[in-house]
Amino acid sequence: MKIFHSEAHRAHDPPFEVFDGGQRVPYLENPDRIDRITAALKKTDWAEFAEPADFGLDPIHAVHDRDYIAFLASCWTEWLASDSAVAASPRDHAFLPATFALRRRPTSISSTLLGRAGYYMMDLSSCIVEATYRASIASAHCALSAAQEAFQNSTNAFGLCRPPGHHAGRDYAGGYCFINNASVAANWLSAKGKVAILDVDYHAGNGTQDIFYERSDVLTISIHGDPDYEYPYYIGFAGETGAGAGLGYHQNYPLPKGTDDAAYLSTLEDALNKIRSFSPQYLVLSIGMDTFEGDPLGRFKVTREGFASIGQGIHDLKLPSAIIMEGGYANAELGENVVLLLENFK
Ligand code: SP5
Ligand code: ZN
Repeated sequence: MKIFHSEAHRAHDPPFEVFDGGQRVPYLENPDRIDRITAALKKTDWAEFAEPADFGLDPIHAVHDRDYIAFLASCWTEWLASDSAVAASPRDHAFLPATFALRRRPTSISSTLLGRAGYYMMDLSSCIVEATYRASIASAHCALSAAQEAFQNSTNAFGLCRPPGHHAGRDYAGGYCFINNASVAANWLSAKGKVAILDVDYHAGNGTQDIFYERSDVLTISIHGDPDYEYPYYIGFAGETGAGAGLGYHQNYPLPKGTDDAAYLSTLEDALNKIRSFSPQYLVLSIGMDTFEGDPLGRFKVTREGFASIGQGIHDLKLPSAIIMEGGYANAELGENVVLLLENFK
C-alpha cells in the first residue's frame, strides 16, 4: 500500500497548547506521533512510502474560504512583525487569540490580526507556529495523493497526514486542525463519483460535518464520544442529519464513556450498512486511534484486537479507499494501532 508522507510536518511543533482551565500543557499533537507510525509501518513488508504530489491550492480553495487560507498563510509573520517579544524568541511562542467570534454573521470581520484569529479559530488547541501553514498544505497534498491513488488504481492508499484535519471547517481551525484533509480529498474524489466519508476518530468530525452538511453527493458519518461530555461539545449530536439537499446524508453516532470493542463494533456495523445503502464509489476513511483504551484524550476502551476488527469491518465494504490520519495520542502504542487497522487494506 502507498503511504503518502511529507517531512514538512516536523517543524510544526508548537511548544504548548491550552487545556480547560487555562492550563498550559505540552502540545499532544506532536511530530513524535508520525515517527512512531512510520517506524511501525517500516517493520511491515507492505508499506510503500511516497512523497505527495503538488496539487497547488485549487483543491484546497474548493473546500475552504480564501480569506481563511490567506490568514493561515500570513498570521505567523504578521505576529512576528507586531510583537518584539515573539520576534526575540519565536520558538517559545505559539500564536493563539483569546477572543472568539460566535458565528452570528458579523457585518465585518476585524482587520486586526487577533480579530481575524478569533474569527478563524475555534479553540485553544490549534496553535500556529512558523511552519504550520507549510505543514498543513503538505498534509492536504498527502490526502489528495491518497485520493488520486484510490481513483487511478482503484486501490487503497494511506495519507499519513499531520497536522490532522477533521475539526477544521470551511473557514476555521480547531482541535489541532487547520485544513480539512479528508474533506479536500473527498471533494476532489466527488468529481469522479459518489463518496462516503467515515470518521472513526474519537472526537466528532465537526469540520467534515459542516463542510458537507448540505450536500447529497458525499455521505458523511462520524462515530465518536458524545458531545454531551466530550470536545467539541457543540456539534456531533445524533439529531444532526444534514440540511437542505443534504438532509439524510449525515449521521452521527455519539457513544458513552467506556465504550468497548463490542459496543463500538456493533455501532460500526450500523454505520457500514448505511454506507452500503448509499452505494458510493469511493470511501474516505478518517482514522484516529484516540478511541484506544490508553489514550490520554479519549474515554473509550478500544483494544488492539478492536482496531484489527474495525479495519476488517470497514475493508469488507470493498471500496477504493483513501485512508486519512487524524488523531491518536498514546504515542507508544500509536504506530502498532495504526498498523493493526491498516493491514486489512494492504
Ligand atoms: C484531531 C484530534 O483528535 N483533535 C482533538 C483535539 C482535542 N482538543 C481538546 C483538548 C481538551 C483537553 N481536555 C483535557 C482532558 C485531559 N484528560
Ligand atoms: Zn480525535
